[in-house]
Amino acid sequence: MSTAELPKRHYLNADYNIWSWLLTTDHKRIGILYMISLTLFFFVGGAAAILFRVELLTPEADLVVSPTYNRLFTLHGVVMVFFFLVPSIPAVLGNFLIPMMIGARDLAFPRLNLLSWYLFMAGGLLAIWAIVRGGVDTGWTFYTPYSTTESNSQVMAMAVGVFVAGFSSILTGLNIIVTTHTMRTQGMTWFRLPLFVWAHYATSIIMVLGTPVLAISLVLIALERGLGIGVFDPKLGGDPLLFQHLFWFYSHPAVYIMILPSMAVVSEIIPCFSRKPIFGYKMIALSSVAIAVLGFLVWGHHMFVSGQSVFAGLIFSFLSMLVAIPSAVKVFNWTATLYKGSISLETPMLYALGFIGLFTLGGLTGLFLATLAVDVHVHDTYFIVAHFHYIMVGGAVMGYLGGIHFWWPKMTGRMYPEWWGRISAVIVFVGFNLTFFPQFVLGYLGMPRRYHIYPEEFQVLNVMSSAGASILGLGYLLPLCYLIWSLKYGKVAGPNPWKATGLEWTTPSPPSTFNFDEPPVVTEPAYNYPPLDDSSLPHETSDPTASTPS
Ligand code: HEM
Ligand SMILES: [Cu+2]
Repeated sequence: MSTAELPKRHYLNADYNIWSWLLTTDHKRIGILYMISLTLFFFVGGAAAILFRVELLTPEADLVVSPTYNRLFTLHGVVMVFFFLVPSIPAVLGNFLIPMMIGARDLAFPRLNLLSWYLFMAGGLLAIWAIVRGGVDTGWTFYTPYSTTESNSQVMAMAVGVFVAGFSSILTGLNIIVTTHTMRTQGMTWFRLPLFVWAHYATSIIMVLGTPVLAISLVLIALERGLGIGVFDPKLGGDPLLFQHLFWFYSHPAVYIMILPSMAVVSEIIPCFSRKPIFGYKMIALSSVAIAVLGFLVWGHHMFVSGQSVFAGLIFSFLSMLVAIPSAVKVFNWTATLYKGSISLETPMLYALGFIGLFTLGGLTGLFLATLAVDVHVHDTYFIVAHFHYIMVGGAVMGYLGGIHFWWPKMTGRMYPEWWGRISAVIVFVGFNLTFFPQFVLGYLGMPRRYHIYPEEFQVLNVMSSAGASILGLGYLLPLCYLIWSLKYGKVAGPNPWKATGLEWTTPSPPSTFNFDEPPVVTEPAYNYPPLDDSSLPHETSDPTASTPS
């Protein structure tokens, strides 16, 4: 098909020179800038993971010595959490889509948006600097007093890097909150907002309220490490547990920063590929807010064995169970949406279904861990590692990939190759489970996390896990290749290849710089999917022109 069918002028070709990108205030271009930088960080973090998975193939230390191993898993954790997952969906898809979804021309603060990207890059470069200068060996949790008094690694540079990137997150959150309040077009009432926007709104509340606490914890580390001011180190009159309280007060809510946006994506994909209005719209919308609020009340479940009082443990155990309720509300409502739907298994849908299954496993094992008595046994074992990867990789990364595929035609004007998309999604799913399911068993059998030398009886499961990791790596490289390929060779998508509802699909693909010529007026609820007979999707028809709606 010829490129003639792409719109003549759009945000990508509005201007070509480098400054038109580096100084852009177009939310769509900033989304693309984030996408490119996050992809780099993702593969840096992934490379570290592949290295330590190779080390873990054998019970002995044959590839790296302990200090190197510590640096590898710290690099992996810090980069993946702070420089990939926390920004991922909000900064790429949120940036790109939220203004279009609510019928606006841009976010409320376009320049602040650009500043967020620069802060992110500055933080990221500091992190890379810390890595190049020898890395950090504290784990992504920076526990004191080790990080402030013992560690001879680049803690300072890394802490400053994360601190700076944190401001990027705060500004993104602020921008999304204000945009949602003030920029909705006529008729776009709160309960007509796409659930994508609701979930990002909830995420943003956490970003704005939680991230400053992380920033303060990092400053306190710097004060103790740099100036010897006693905050956490008992020798200096400090209290090491104070750090854990501060760190987890941010970092538990932060896990919802990572998962809520994926839930946002899934809530868009499921109704579209079931050709049905979403079931329980209000419940899903409000459950996002409930998760954001409850998420702030459970941080003590990371400290069950830290010596906190049994009574506190009991309360945190109970409160942690409560968070599962709004999460389950979502899962039930997505499932009810699928029920009797006209389901088609395009790539985004494969990711969304993968998300539901894997997130559920992650969430349910979260409940095991929230059960005080169980956690005492499996705390700091591979069971924890498996739990959070089921959520953060099986859930959050799957959601990210599903979203990238779903909106790729909108972002670029072209379709990705569907066959490759489906194959990769299956490879990711298989590779993921092979990597992380054995870790549940390893943890249950007692293998502690963060060690690279282990008893021989654990080898088989570790080999399975490492094999899975290489399959997973392949699953991630494939989309990188075919998505880039599709920029030039992909089929022209047309404005709405999925026949989806939502204002973003009423714009041309790629959209123009200001999204809409006239502010759109909204007259109906979200997800008003038409009756089933109108449901054939481009890949099910042989006629490529059928992808452009009449
Ligand atoms: C159903 C809700 C959830 C519950 C009840 C839950 C419970 C727990 C508990 C009790 C722990 C501490 C285990 C220990 O260290 O001994 C834990 C660890 C963890 N969880 Fe969850 N979790 C839930 C959801 C999530 C979500 C949504 C994410 C991520 C998106 C997540 C990510 C993590 C991480 C990263 C850790 C380990 C942190 C570390 O020690 O490095 N959890 N979870
Ligand atoms: Cu937690």
